[in-house]
Amino acid sequence: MEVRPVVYGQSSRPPRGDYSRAASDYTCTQNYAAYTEVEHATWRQLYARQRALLPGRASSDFIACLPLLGASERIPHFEDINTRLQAATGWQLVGVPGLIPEVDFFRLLSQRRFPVTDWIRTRDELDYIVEPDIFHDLFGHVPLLFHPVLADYMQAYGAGGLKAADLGATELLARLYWYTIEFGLVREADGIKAYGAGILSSAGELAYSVTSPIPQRLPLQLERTMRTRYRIDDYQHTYFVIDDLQQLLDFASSDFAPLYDRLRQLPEIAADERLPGEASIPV
Ligand code: HBI
Ligand code: FE
Repeated sequence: MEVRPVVYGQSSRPPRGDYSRAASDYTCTQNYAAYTEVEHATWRQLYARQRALLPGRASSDFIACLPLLGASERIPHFEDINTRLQAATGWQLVGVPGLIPEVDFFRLLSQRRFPVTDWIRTRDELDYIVEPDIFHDLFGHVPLLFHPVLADYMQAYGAGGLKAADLGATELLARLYWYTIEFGLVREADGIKAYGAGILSSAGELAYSVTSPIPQRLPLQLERTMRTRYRIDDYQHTYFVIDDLQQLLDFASSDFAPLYDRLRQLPEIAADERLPGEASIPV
């Protein structure tokens, strides 16, 4: 099988990763020796900046799990994290050259294997990057893979993705991923906090998501969330808020097929739209 790069969204540039290194399931070995000292310094700088922003903004589950990632000083070896991750929740990290096709992505998740991009952004991309890199994938996603509930949700999501592919409903399911795993907020005793990787790996959006009066924050509801389009090139206009991580797993246990049938009859909702009767949760 020919392994081809994947381009998502409106990006007109070719993806950065070298897909010729990838196996037919898109995984590749982490070429650790290739990281330069400048790249390790980029990692250290991103990690320190982001960790300092977490208190009061990131979910308590994320803050509790982050030390299990380790690796604050240099780009980590995937195998080192895998030893701890295997013991904690049975997940394994696998290297990938970048974004991979949806079905391959879902299949890996359903096998409790999380694809991690193995290259890091350049010095002039510290604040914004168009494709996920190793910092987004590791710092944003991997701490909560140590959390048993989130770990099970991710696997359920992957299995659900394979079913959605058969039903032609991956666009609907991808919105749930976007508004939970990437940009999810959770209500805690002392306020709304972020648990989504896209927020947690972003210096600007972390504070914005939990304090700015501009975006709306709505309780997560499957139908509403799956109807809502999203922006990939701007801070989010709408965030969906859960009560706790268990709520995600409870959602994932239902059969989505009838839901997809219903949603196909309903119009999409714009990223910044507010429906009659909806109220944004105050921060
Ligand atoms: N590939 N490496 C990688 N990382 C992702 O987060 C990812 C992907 N391919 C597809 C994809 N995400 C999205 O379509 C998910 O919504 C399913
Ligand atoms: Fe991500």
